[in-house]
Amino acid sequence: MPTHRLARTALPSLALTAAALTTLAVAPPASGAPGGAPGGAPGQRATVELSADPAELDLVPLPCFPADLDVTMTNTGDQARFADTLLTADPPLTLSRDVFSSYLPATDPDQPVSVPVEVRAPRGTPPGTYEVLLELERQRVSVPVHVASPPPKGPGDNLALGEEPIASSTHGNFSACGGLDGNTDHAQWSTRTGWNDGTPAVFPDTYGVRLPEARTVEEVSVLTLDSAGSPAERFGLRDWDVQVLTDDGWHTVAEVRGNTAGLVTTRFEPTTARAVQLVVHGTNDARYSRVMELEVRGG
Ligand SMILES: [Ca+2]
Repeated sequence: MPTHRLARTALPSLALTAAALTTLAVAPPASGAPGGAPGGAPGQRATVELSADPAELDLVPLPCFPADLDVTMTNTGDQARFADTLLTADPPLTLSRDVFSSYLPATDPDQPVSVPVEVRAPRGTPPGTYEVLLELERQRVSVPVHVASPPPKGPGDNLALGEEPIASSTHGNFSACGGLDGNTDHAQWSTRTGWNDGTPAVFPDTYGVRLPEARTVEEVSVLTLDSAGSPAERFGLRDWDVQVLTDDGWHTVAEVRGNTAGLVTTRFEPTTARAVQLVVHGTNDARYSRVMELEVRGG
């Protein structure tokens, strides 16, 4: 999305239209103030540009489906300075930070300073378009956030999709949500769509999912890493138990031993469970537990 720069003398109506549409770096007519951005010389325009990437976000109101926004401040002036951007979101959306403060060096070419911001919609957020607003002095950047309906969770659907992960540890390059994100493309393993434990050569590891309410479960599918360069027989899970959490604790409902396949589906007596987890006792490289996706189904 381009950054629109409007002259200070731009018509107010034009500035308002632009503000409603996109990234805006503009100093609208001041009301009595002699002008000049804080830290700048009198009469000088604001020298920090504010932008957001992407310009719009799509969001699913489930624990493992946050959206990421990069907020950037760029000092376009010739004096180093500090700047603060305030971040707010329409309720019930939440942000991982509400202020972005940074020292902004004056360099040529300009040096953008960015920070990632996680945007979340809690379960039950009605579908619709919400706003994340960034404010830096007189600048306003509005980011529309489109909240979709959550995926269906009826009989036969994957009850684990997007729900809260359980992990005994997680390798720093991965996210515990990677095995619950619906992405089963093994070629994208290195882009974090999977869970990798963080305790090499130490077992057991546990990985699972907490359901939002007790459900009848009867089938668990485990996709372990199985790409062309990293086949399951060398890098996948080998030995694990499938456990379900009922009112009186965890119960093992299936055991898998000596596995070399990329996909293993186990079925068991229908059980009312609030969570499902794998307890991994060994892997084919005797080092890391790698789950591309965990799927849970039932009535
Ligand atoms: Ca995945």
